[in-house]
Amino acid sequence: MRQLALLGGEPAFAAPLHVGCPNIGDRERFFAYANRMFDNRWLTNSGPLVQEFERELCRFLGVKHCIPVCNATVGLEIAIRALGMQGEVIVPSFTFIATAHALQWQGITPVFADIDPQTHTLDPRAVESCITSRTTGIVGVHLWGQPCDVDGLRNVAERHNLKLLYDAAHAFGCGCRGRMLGGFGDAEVFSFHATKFFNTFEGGAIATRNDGLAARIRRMANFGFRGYDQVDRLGTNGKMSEASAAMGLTNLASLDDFIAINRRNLLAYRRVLADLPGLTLIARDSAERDNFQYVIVEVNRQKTELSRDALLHVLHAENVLARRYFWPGCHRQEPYRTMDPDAGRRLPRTEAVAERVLALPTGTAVGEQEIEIIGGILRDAIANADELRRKESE
Ligand code: T4K
Repeated sequence: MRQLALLGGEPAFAAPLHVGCPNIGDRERFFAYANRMFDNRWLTNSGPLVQEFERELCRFLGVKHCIPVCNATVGLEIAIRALGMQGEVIVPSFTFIATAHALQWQGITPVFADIDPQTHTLDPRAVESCITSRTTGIVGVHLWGQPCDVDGLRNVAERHNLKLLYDAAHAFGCGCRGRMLGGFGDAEVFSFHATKFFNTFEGGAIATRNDGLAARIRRMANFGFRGYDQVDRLGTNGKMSEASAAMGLTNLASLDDFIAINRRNLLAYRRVLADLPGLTLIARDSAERDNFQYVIVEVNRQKTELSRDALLHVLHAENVLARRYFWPGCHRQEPYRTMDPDAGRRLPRTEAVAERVLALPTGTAVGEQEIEIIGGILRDAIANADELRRKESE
């Protein structure tokens, strides 16, 4: 048996194995698009590749509008403003900090509501209990590509006349009730960051079925320009570049390959984790379309000898750079911690989930052999729990 690196052995991997290592499509295809971009001498500002990319996105998602933007954070900011949200908006704390920042950045207070411990997404009943006279909207997050309770949230939004936006950063290519995500709520925002299932280096898109909203978003993403020399509203620079669109068109052609590899990897993880006590992969709805981009393990402290953080330490020593997404929750990060120091008491499920989640590497850079090794590391860690704990306390 090999010795764990924390107990004096060599790391299992010579080079780091990252969570979020990019999926990269066919390079020759990308170079052909890049050559077209150079031949066109058109590098940004709604060029031909961005227009083609937008058409392809709409076709793939089956949604009327899908406006490419420079990244999802700016996409969220624009959608929030275009929807007229202000005052307070209800969001999960168990998300990447950008969801909350996109509100706070424009002087809107994110009010954190608790999550469902099974799906890790907003609990509509918890949302309802956070509504005040200042509430204008809800931002749900389809975490790990798992759809929010879209019916429950729509119901709350309709009854209280609130705008409903989805942060779909994790959910490109995922479905809900047999439909692709992108067409739910008032709008949905995807991230095409390098670490996402589908990337355009940096990038994102705002999807909506609403023509008026789409027109406002387009103008807001281009400084508020209505035409040459005419600005009719406040705007920002949210435009996607032609280079990003070239990467998007390239990667769209490889989506099926990315999904097949991610799915294979998830099945391999299921195999190697099956007999490890206290380590459970989160359940996924096999009836829905899925990008399988997130391998999320929950560490049950009652059933395993080691804590999530102890396992993380073991994996990092082996060069497996697993992540504690999204520990410790937005409410424990600034400026929110200072603004509402007691938020944790309202969010017991968020706090519990944030303590037990571990994201493991997957994507096209990871093969079944590596997953076997990662499974072996976790097995050895549990078998050597006493010794690891002794070492830690020295
Ligand atoms: N909403 C949600 C729910 C989100 O998860 C995100 C983004 C957003 C909104 C905002 O979307 P964008 O505005 O970014 O489009 C990373 C990403 O920077 C961030 O986009 C992403 N969420 C978040 C989950 O992950 P960090 O702080 O964890 O980044 P970093 O530098 O630690 O990299 C993550 C991992 O990826 C590392 O293990 C290294 C690896 N990596 C990264 C890059 C950039 C690579 O292997 N190759 C690369 O090129 O935030």
